This record gives sequence, structure tokens and C-alpha cells, in this order.
Amino acid sequence: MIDVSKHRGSLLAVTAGAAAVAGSYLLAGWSPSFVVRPVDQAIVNATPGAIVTFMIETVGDAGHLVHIAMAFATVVGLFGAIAFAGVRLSTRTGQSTVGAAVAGIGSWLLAAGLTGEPIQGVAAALPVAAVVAVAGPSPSSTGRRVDTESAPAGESLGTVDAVRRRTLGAVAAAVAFVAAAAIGRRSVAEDDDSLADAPRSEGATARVEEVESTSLAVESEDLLGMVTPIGEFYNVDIAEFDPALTANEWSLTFTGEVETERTVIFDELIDRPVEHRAVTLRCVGEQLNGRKLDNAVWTGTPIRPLLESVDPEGDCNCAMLRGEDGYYVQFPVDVLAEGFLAWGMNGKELPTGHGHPVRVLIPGHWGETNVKWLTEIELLNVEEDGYWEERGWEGTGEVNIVAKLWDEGVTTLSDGRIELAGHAYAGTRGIARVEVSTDGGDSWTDATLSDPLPDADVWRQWRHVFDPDGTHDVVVRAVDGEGTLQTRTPSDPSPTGSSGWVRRTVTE
Ligand SMILES: Nc1nc2c(c(=O)[nH]1)N[C@H]1C(S)=C(S)[C@@H](COP(=O)(O)O)O[C@H]1N2
Ligand SMILES: [Mo]
Repeated sequence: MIDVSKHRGSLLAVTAGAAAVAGSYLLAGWSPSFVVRPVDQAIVNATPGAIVTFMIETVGDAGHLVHIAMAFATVVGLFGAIAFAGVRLSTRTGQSTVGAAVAGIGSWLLAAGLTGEPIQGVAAALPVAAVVAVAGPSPSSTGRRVDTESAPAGESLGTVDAVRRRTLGAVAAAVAFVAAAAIGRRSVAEDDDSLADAPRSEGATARVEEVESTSLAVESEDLLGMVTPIGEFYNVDIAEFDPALTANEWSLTFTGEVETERTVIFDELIDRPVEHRAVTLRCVGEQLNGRKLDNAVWTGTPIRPLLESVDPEGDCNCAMLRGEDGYYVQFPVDVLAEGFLAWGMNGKELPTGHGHPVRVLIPGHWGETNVKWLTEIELLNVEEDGYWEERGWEGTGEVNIVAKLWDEGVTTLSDGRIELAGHAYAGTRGIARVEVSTDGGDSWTDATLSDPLPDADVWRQWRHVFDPDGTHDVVVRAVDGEGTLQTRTPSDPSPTGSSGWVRRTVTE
């Protein structure tokens, strides 16, 4: 049994803090008016670049969990402190309504201050007030018995038992509330089935099928095909929460060194010439054999005519692209001109996590150039660092070449032979060859490749089957369309992307 009287204050504070978060979540979901979100944003902004890079390279996506956990703990602590003060006030005045009212108003001020949403702030404040009200005053400082005679009228607590009951009642009610909020708001994962078709997506499904049909017939059941399903496509975000931007709210403005500023709205954009392009994305922060490499068929329109219409005239011939989440990246206008403004993914509307309603796709360049929730293109006179470049990365250039051999790419066939299969990618240079060694690099064999596609920036699959004899030191390497062999010397992802050859031990 919990010693309620001893830990009563902190127990109620944590309970009230959690109830505040739950109340806010119940109303706002993962939107900007959710109280945790601004705190999370502040923590993300305050984390030094070196630590962000370290987290990406070591813990990867778990870095997000660390940020979120810190943000939740901070917010629970803030509301908890207010609730704690409320309970104290109840005790001092002997009236729980006073403490509840003050805690409620304090929480409302905090919630409104954090989110800038006074009305939605009530959803965080009410549960705090309720917990403080139900909890009532504390037992006297001697902690044993509150004299019934001296208790204020209307307050029925006579014994420590009564206090314990009220405390546990408040905690139980709040826990039930938190659970109800979590269940009621359980977010629906975005995948190919839950999303609506993209506007003007006729033909997209046929292209998905065309690209997917070039997948090699492999024995492995778990190996990704040529098109990554939406729900499995990797994700890299600077913030834990995606911007909520509807197609109607969205617009893209060309600013800075332009002859004429221009704003494009969604209906105008989707009225332009449509293409369904297979484009592969790879993050510069990815480990050599990591999983931040995926391919989809994107529906969109080329950016060049739009860019030409604003007549860029800056001295550096460079542009800063900005997303609604505060992300920014800078690179040459010539590179941007090859880009593609996408509003569809695998035939579906662009999912929130991949930049709804519009992102840019830059052929052959690292993932970070593909700004999601794209709202502004600023033409510059002088080059400036983007978000990741300010943090030490050099990831705006062309991708490195890589041949992957993931765990599920190694399969023993029924006849005892071993099948090795994977993906290889070299941006717009294309993949000319994948070579496999089963003897640690002494001898090499060309792998079978999936058929080439007309798309400029898409990966290929490779497959090689061999007769095992004991333990094999398997190495894979690719050659790009310009005849350049994948660099042998290993390097970490930071700052220009990982290099080296993927190796793994395969046993019969
Ligand atoms: N607005 C915005 N765009 C962004 C990012 C971001 O955090 N915010 N991350 C970039 C990085 S580092 C990569 S690798 C790709 C990942 O795209 P995905 O999440 O759709 O896979 O988006 C890029 N575009
Ligand atoms: Mo990235």
C-alpha cells in the first residue's frame, strides 16, 4: 500500500500534471494547441547541433523519444507545480474550492501562454482544478489526526483515512481520465488504405504497378520491393510534431531576389502539367547499411516553369527553401530548377508525415533538400547555411552511392544455396552494376539487376545466389552509371554521408 500521507503532495502534483496533458490532448490531439508541443519545440531548438548529430548517429529515431519524454516530463512538472500550490492553498484556507480555483486559473494561464490558445487552454486547466478540488485539504502537519471540531464547515474529513480516500479517489479518477483520453484520441496511422486519392492521380497507380513490377523475384518474403508502401517509408523530421496544414491553407511564395513576388495556391498548382515520378530518397545521416532509403511514386509538377516566371536575379544563384515546421535548406537555383512539387505519394494525397499538402523533390540530392510542408522559396544574394548545415552537416549535394544488404536480404533456399538480395542507389548517376564477393573481397561476381526504369532518380534491386561452404565473408559494392566504384574507405554519416562497403558474415 502506498504511504499516501507521506507522498501525497507529489502524488497529486504528478496526477494533476498528467491530467492536464491528457485534457489538452483530448481536445487538441497532436496539433500545435497541444500543451506539450511548444515545450518540445523549445527543447528541440535549445539542443546543440553536436548533440542532435550524436543522437542521430547513435540512437537514431530514439532521439525523438528522448525529446518527447523530456517535453512530457517538463509539462507534467509545470502543471504539477501549480496543482501542488493549489493543494497547499486548500490546506491553508481549509477550503478546497479556493485551492481548486487558483490552480485552475494558474493552469489556464500556463496552457494559454504556452500555446497561444486561450479557449483550448481550458481543457488543460479543468482537470487540474478537478484533481485539486477532489483531493481537498491535507491533513494537519502532525499527520495523524485532524480535529473534526476545528475543520471548516462543510469539510467532512475527520481522519487520515478520509484524506487517504480522497487522495486515492482523485488519483484514480485522474488516471481513468488519462487512459480515456489516450484511447479516445488514439491516432490512426497513415498508410495506403487510410489516405484519400491524390488530386489528378489518374495514372499514378499504373506507374506504381509498373515500378513495382521491376522488382526481382526473390525468395525472401520480407525484402522491400521497388516501391516502399507509405506506412513503411522512412521519416526524418526536425520536430516531433508535424505541421497541420490543409490544402486550402497552403500556399507557396517566391520571395527575395525576384523580379516579381509570386504566390501559388494549391488549386493553381494541381492545375499545372502532372507527372507521376518514381523518386528515391536517402538521408545523409543514414548509416552505411541503415534504413533511411526508400522509393515512392510521387504525383506533382515540375518547378522550372514556376521558377522562371518569377525571374530569379540574386547574385549567388541560390535559394533558401522553408517549410511550415521552421525547417530551411539552401542550395543552387539550377538544382532547384530540376525539382518537382509533389502533392501525391503512391497515388494517395501526401501524408502529413511526408509534407502534406506539398513538398519538393530534388533529383539525386540528399534527403534534406526535399523540403516538406514547403511554403516559401527565397531567392538569395549571398549563400546562407540551412538547418542541418548550421549543425555541421554538408548534405545539400548529390547522394553517395550505396549497395545495401539488409538482414532480410539473406535467405537460405530449399536446395541449400543462399540468396543475397538488396537495393542499390546512386541518385541521377544511376546504378550500372552491383558486385558481390563471398570471400571477403578476393573475387567478385556481378549480381542480377532489376530492369532499369525511365525515371531519373530511382534505386535498383540486385540479387545473387551462391553455394555456401562454411562461413562466408560477404561484401557488396556498386558501380554507378558513370563507371565510378563505390568508395571502399569507410566513413561516418557526418558530415557528407557514410561511405564504405557493406559486409556481413553469412553461415551455411
Ligand atoms: N520541412 C521539413 N522538410 C524536411 C525535413 C524536415 O525536418 N522538415 N527533413 C529533411 C530530411 S533530413 C530528410 S532525409 C527528408 C526525409 O523525408 P521523409 O520524412 O518524407 O522520408 O525530408 C527532408 N525535408
Ligand atoms: Mo536527412
